Amino acid sequence: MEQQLQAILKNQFNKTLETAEKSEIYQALMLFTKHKMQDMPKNTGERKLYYVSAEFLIGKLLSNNLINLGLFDEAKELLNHYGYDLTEIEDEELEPSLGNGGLGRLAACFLDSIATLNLCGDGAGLNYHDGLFYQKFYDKKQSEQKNPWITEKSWLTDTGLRFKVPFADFELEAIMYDIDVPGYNGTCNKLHLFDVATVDENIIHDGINFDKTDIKHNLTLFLYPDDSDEAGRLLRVYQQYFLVSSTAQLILQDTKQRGYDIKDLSKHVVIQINDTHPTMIIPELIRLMTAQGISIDDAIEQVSKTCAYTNHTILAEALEKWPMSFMRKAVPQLVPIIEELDRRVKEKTSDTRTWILDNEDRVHMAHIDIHYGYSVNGVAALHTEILKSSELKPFYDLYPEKFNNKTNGITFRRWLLHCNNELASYIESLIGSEFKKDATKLEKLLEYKDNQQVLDKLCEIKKNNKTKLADFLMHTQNINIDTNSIFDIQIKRLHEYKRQQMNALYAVYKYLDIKSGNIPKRPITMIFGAKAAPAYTIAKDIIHFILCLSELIKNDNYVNKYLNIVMVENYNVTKAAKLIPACDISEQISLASKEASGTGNMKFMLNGALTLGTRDGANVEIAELVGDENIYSFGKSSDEVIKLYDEHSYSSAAIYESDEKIAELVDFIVDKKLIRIGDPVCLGRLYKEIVGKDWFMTLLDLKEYIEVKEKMLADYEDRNTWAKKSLINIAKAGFFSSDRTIEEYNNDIWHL
Ligand code: 26Q
Repeated sequence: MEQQLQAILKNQFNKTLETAEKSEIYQALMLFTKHKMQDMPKNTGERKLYYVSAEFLIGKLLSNNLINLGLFDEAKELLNHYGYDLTEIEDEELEPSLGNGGLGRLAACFLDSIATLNLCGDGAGLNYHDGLFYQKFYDKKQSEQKNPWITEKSWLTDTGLRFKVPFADFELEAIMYDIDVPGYNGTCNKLHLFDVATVDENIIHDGINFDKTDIKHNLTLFLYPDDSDEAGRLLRVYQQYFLVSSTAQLILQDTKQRGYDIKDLSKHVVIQINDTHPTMIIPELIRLMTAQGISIDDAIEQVSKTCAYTNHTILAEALEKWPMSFMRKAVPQLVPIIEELDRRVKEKTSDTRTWILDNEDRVHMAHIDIHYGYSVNGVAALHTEILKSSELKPFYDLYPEKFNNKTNGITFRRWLLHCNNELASYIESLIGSEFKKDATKLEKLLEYKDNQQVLDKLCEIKKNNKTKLADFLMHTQNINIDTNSIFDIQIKRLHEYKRQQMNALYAVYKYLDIKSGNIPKRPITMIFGAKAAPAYTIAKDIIHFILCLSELIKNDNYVNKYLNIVMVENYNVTKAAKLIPACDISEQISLASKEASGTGNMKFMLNGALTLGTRDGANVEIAELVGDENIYSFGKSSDEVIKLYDEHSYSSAAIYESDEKIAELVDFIVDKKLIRIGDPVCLGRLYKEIVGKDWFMTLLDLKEYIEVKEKMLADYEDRNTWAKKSLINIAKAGFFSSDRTIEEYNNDIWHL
């Protein structure tokens, strides 16, 4: 390695390991790793998977690639020898923000596991130049900036492949870039990212604004540009079609090159459609196949046997429905095909709830996937049950055999070996290295659940991770946190259903409680990290509320000894990897039935945090694995919540009016103390929303949430019992390895 790095440094920068700058060392290591990956054997097979997704939240790649190549330790030592620290070198890498959250990060974990399991499968997505957005706090409010990540030398490789993508009145040329995806075993797959040559970053002005109608120049600038207006929504359709048309052309070309007839597509290809965003690949493939002489019946049959759909949400607003007028305007070539697909559905069933085109001339994307795909899966046991029994019931009645569950998972390479090297090494010293290949082997740790020395060591490692996080927060945001405090962390997209506002109301409770003289046994550090969609006003109001509370408490010299509220700016994969290993309390407090699965919950568990959670998504499965004594569950069940919605019987106003304690907390949102430091419009709007509407039922579970959290804080003082629970959580986390998830996808759906 040393010689190769020296050669690259010399060749690229005329420097040596002794004289190079950190950025040059980073680039040399990146190029070195890229070469290594190019030399790896590619996974091949009779059947090939394409995981098509609008998002791949891959995070920084250097360390992970080195880990998967088995070169991490060598690189680390070599750099140490020359006086560098690999983590500093990592700082030089820019993180691509090619995803919103869970669904995008899941796609990245899946690519890692697909390669690791030697499966022949690539990802296909878009090469957004400025990602989602970079979040800055300004005046205690979120502001959005562009988030560029592509540098002259990067992980991207231009494949030279080009495809023509036709729109109504113009055509764009797709450029295909590849990023190598090395498995933790010596073989390699690809992530294909499509881009347009004409994209122009100069059209972006103040923040993330740009002309949304200038498709030629804007198509791959941002992920999900603001869809609060029609031009933004239309741009999403352009993006989606660009993704799926390029991918469909690649698949057909690839299949022929592998020596197969596209008449037999379903024998040689499987397409996993990641939520409805790539749904148009179904009509697009049918279009391309019929254009090549295949009959429409055969094309529909082949495509239907090739495509499988994953549902990630039951939130009505996230279920895509596009006006047919958009299709006519952007992609008229798909209109007759969508109409034909709809006609066939209408012939088959009179149940209007399953029709593709509704009476408002809108296309229901999920309906295309379910009728014209062979598999529909949810992402956690509870979620799949809800799909079958309510959200997609009419479809389950039609096609029970298509429905299956695939509980999500996470790659332990990133979420243990990389982010918590100290814990991983310690585990290895106790139970050997088998768990790195077979995560269920972590259960061997259970042997040590009463071993004092082991429990002490787990506490010590947690403390070290807290110190590292404290240094990081000081360095990046000039924030001081007490490493002796309890770290209580909620990091995820900002959404009302995830109920960050409930956590913030707990902070109000604690603040008032301390003010009234109840001093906590130990200080508490409450950490939040969350981006809000740019046009999601209430979500932004919640961020403002949290930032106001943070400032209020920081400036209160009595309370700040015991309570600290921190909001991490621009929460992303890199920050997650620093926050998760330092966490004591993992906040998973969504309104039951609303969080399809969650994957942060799994990452925290694996790193020894205890879950404070509702019986929602994969929390249910965590509870089953660790047992009720090793998790802190609270709140109304999903059945109860669904009933409240069905009967329209939830009233936040009724709770507010009948419960003084709750009213006191909610009133604090518009208390003089907060209004003085915050924006009365934002705080007033949030107050009104919670008292008057509260669609996601914050007040429903607030009381029990506070009680259970208080119990948790008290329990923390029995350090041994806590450490034992922590150990049990780590030991039982093996089930949540994405290797297990991918094995299930392959056994039940893909058959690669
Ligand atoms: C749809 C239409 C218009 C605009 C935007 C969208 C849109 C964009 C992104 C809808 C949904 C998403 C992302 C959803 C998502 O991340 N879902 C999460 O998926 C995870 C992986 O399965 C689950 O663990 C989470 O529970 C789920 O929220």
